Amino acid sequence: MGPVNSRGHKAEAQVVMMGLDSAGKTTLLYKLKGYQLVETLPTVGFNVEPLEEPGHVSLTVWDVGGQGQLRESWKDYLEGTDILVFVLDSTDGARLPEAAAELTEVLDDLHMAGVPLLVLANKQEAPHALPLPEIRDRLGLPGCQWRCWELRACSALTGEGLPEALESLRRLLKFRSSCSVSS
Ligand code: G3D
Repeated sequence: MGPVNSRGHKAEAQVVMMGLDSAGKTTLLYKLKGYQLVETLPTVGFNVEPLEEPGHVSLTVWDVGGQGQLRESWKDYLEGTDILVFVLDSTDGARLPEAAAELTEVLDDLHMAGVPLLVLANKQEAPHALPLPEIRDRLGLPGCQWRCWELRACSALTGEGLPEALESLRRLLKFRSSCSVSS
């Protein structure tokens, strides 16, 4: 049996996707559907209903940042998260500090202890996209010593990097399952 989240739903694996607005989460969702590994359910605001189909991954999505009071709402839904996918707009260097602050806030949540992290540096096909090493450093990923994390370049627009991102997701889910055996 998979984890039970704060709303009492059961899912094989609960993947939470977050990122600032315009990072490309919605575009990514539609592309990922094409790969038929994950069943997805885009959120409408904060109305998140995880899927319950056995053998499928439940993927819930939030915009983070600039949400004021609503931030407390999404925090309620972090319970039961198996993987956090953080989507970043690689072309938006100006908002990278905001993205880094939001990521830190999410990871600091009690429910996120030990939850593996997949960062998707989206919009990498754009000519002015920031390179991965810069993104890694500015997000402070090398400081995530107590957590399994991966950083992947992708483009939700062209689909480039998405098969590799899904491989990372699978790998991190395996890692998560092996951890939860003893927890
Ligand atoms: P969000 O769901 O995170 O808020 P969206 O983001 O999926 O709505 O995408 C925001 C904008 O970024 C959209 O453009 C979308 O087409 C664009 N976008 C998403 N992914 C990519 C990508 O990989 N490369 C590029 N170049 N653009 C991307 P508009 O113009 O509709 O606002």
